[in-house]
Order: sequence, then structure tokens, then C-alpha cells
Amino acid sequence: MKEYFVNVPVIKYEGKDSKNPFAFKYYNPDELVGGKTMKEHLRFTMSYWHTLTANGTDPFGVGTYEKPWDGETDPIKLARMRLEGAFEFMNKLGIDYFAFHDRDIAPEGKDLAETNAILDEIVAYAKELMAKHNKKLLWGTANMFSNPRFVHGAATTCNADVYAYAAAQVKKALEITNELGGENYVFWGGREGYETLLNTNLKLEQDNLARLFHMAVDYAKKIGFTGQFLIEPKPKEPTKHQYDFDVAAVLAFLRKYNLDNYFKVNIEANHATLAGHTFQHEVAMARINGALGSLDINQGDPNLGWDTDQFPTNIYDAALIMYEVLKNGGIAPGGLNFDAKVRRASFEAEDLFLGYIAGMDTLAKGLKVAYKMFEEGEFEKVVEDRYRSFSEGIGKDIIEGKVDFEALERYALNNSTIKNKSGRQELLEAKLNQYIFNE
Ligand code: XLS
Ligand code: CA
Ligand code: CA
Repeated sequence: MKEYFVNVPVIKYEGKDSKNPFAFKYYNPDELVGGKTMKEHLRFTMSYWHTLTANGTDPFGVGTYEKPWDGETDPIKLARMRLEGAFEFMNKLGIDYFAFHDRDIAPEGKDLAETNAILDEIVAYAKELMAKHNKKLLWGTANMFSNPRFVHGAATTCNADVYAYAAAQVKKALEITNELGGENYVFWGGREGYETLLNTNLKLEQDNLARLFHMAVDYAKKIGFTGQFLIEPKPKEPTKHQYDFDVAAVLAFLRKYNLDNYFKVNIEANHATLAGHTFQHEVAMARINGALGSLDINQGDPNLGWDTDQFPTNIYDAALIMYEVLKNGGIAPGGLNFDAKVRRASFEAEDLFLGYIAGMDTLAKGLKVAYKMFEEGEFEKVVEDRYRSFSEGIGKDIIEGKVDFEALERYALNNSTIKNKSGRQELLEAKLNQYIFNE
């Protein structure tokens, strides 16, 4: 097969003192961390859209990225070249998984029938290349936000014809995800929200969204798709109010519509910060609710404040996220998907590899720091001690449901000395630094 990224070698682990930009300094795929290899812990995944399809366009200017297939005008040939490039890209980085939207891998035709036929042709080729290169699909999804038909939404549109189209598109996306052995299926509702309540039936839109999810669950059963369904929260962008605002909003929605047994969440770092949360908050919220599905690992820029989808280089986030993942017992069948793009000015094809290397090294280091924190249990012990009052006396009675308002009032009236203890945040943050510096 033709080589596309000719200036980039196979990326190997060279250790922390390496000066080679095309080498891993911390990600050593076969290194054991607590009985599992780094590769097994991290389940790194290539995002098809940012890596193969994006061109660096921003609201003020056209694309800048240079790609080996530039100049190819036949859309089918272009799709096939990108697919070949995708496998070379994964091979060179040692990434086993990819994730894609239906419209990333194949162009649309003149109508739905032709679009589906083109998709089938490309999916068949993807299946062949997956077998040849031993690659797996972490998740598939339907892009129901780029085409102008979704101007009023997809599952939350005011137009029933568009709703039917969206349903047909999800049906097909589920079929191809199943065909490629996808381990998950993601819903990100780019246009599922609203701009003004002056023209919006809030209840009908959310009821219809739930109807589409139920149809997806039913259809998955019908075709034997056993992958995990995921919803990806995001509070805004492109709509002002998106229904899947954050993990808490998604959980409330799932419970209201009896969907909580079928769905977990795919959490993206940059979406968490847009919702005013830390990434760790969102992951912890999902974990304690048994709903942690998968992670889109990137980071935003606090000075910009929009979804910049940058490669993750923040070691604090990496360590704290991997700490949550370890507490969760791992992330499988989800993974760590680089929903990240290089900056518009980093337009050479090599920059993409450098972005992945930076991200993979950061997460690998984060994993090692987190494993030490997890194994030594220092922070867990602090938390346990902090709540000790609930494991004895009146606290225990509260937990065991043995007391009511009257009993607690009696207790409070007879207890004239309430004493609190310091939360020691500064000490704990210094301890976290110590784990990071020493690992
Ligand atoms: C956009 C989302 C999107 C989803 C998949 O902000 O991150 O890329 O991950 O549709
Ligand atoms: Ca994402
Ligand atoms: Ca994003």
C-alpha cells in the first residue's frame, strides 16, 4: 500500500531523556502498570474527523492543513485514500482503535439511498483494512449536525420529515458500527437544543429525543448490536442551550425516560470545562452513578473559552482522570479518544503526529502518577477520615435510617459543642504535586 506520511517514521518508546520529537518519552505500550500494560489501561483511539477530515478552517478563514491527498478531486477516491492514510497513521503511532462519524469516512450522495450505497462501499474497504492491520472500532456515530437539513435539530427538530431522516441515518450508522464490530455507539446532539423559547416546544423536543433513543435501543436488539450506547454531554456550541448539558443533566434525562439501563456517558474534557466543571468532576459524577462509558480526551484554553479541542498536555488533568478511571476498575469497553485537533498554524502533516505523541505521553505519565496515588491510598484514607463521624454514633444512625427530624433535633439540642476539622486542601494539593514530581 502507498505510504502517505512519508516524513514520519514508526513512533517508538525511547524514554524520558530522548530528544527525538518522533518518539514516545513516557508511553511505553507494553510496560506493566499494576498488572496491566499501558496499552490495555489507556485504550488510545484515533478520532477520524480531526485527524483525517478536518482542514483547519476557523470562523475567520479557510483551511490550512496540508494532507497527502490534497488535490484529489474525486470524492470516492479521496475517501479511500484517507482510509488508507488512517491505518498508516494508527500503525505508526501504535494505536489500535479509531472512532468515526458516518460522514467522516464517506461523502454524501444525491439522496439517502445513494449516500448509503457509498457508505457501504467505504465500510467494506474499512472492514478489509481493519482485518489486515488488526484495528478495532471504539465507536461509531451519525453526524446529524453538518448538513443544513438539521438547521432546526435532528431528533429535536420541528420538522417530522427531518426526524424521519435522522432516524434512518442512525439506523444505518448502527448497522455499519455493528458490521465493523464497534464496541460502543455515541450520540452527540450537536443540534439538539435551542436558541430561543419563543419558537420552541421544550417538552415535545425532549420527548422526541427520548423516542429516538428508544428506537435505537430496540433496533440494536433486532440486529444483534451488543455494544454500549453512550451520550456525550456538551452544554453549548453550536446551540445556545444543548439538552445534554452535562453528566448530571444526561442522567436525569435518562432516568426520566427509562433509558438509564441502556446508556452511559462519553465525557469530553473540553465540554466539561464549557459546562463550568472540571473534567474530573464529570468523570467522578459518572463513576459514582455507574455510568462512566468512555472519554474524549482533549483540553480547552481558558483564555478563549470555546471548544478548542486541543491535544491534552495538562498533567494534573491526566493524573486526576486516570485516578478516576482506576477507581472505576478501568474504562473498557470505552477508551481514550483523542477528540483533538492541531492548531490552525500547525498545518504540516507531521504536526498531527506530534500532537498525538504529546497527548499519549501526557496520559501515560498521568496513568503512572494515578496508579501510585491509587495504590498508596493516601487520598482515599483522607476522605475516609474526613467522614468518620458517619461511621459511628449519630452519624451511623443517620446512614442506617434510624433517626428522623425529631430525633436529630433532640440530639442537636443536647449537643452544645460542635467542632470542625480543617479540610487541609493546601496540604493535599502539595501532596498531589509530590506524586507528580516524584513519579
Ligand atoms: C463536538 C463533539 C463531537 C462528538 C462526536 O464538539 O466533540 O466531535 O465527539 O460527534
Ligand atoms: Ca467529543
Ligand atoms: Ca469537542
